[in-house]
Amino acid sequence: MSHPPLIGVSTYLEASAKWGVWDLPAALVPAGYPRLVQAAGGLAAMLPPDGPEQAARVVARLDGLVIAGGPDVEPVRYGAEPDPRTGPPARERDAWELALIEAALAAGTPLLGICRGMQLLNVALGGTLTQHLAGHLADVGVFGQHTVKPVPGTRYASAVPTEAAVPTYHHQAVDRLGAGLVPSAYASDGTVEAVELPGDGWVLGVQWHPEMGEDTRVMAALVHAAKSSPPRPFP
Ligand SMILES: [Mn+2]
Repeated sequence: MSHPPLIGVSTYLEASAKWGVWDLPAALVPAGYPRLVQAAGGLAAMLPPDGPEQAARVVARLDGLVIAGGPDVEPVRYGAEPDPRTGPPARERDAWELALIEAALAAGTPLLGICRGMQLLNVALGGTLTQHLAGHLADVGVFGQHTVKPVPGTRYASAVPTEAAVPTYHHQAVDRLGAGLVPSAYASDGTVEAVELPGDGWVLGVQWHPEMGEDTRVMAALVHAAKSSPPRPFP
């Protein structure tokens, strides 16, 4: 297939954002996300929160899906009480993006979860999160860097076979793995840094922020999978 695949990217929904002369409610995503999709050979489409019942219709029009970074997942989603260090919930995003993930899994649409997106993927499959860990967020508003080591034989390792330095900004992490997920990369402290579903589909979550770096390999692997996925009828 020669057409570039259409990759949807979920967005933030903010009560207030500033640009130019404006300070307005905004559906937004850092430009690094669409730029990385485009650099990897895909077309980028932004997916602001909508009613969860629309998720399957949106996914049916996509070749691939990226669930972007953002606020902490509301702990009730994985059956936990909120830790005082867990941030305020983004309930519209939680509901929308969980529905997008479920729709992509059901349709076999290639799916990449980034940071919060990886955590939501884990929660969607019944996993839980560690609500606070140290060492992966250096300063508020500043991306850090650490290395991640691939697990040999995984889909992630086939895209990035050796240890790599990655941009990082997170204070939560995967705790109990969701059903069917396997770890595909670790940080040196043992934190699970990537998860995937083995099998025919293409489902990967990374705990770091590829959109903040120059390495296109993870996104290129999503775009490649999206090119190969068969066209599907609209539901
Ligand atoms: Mn990390």
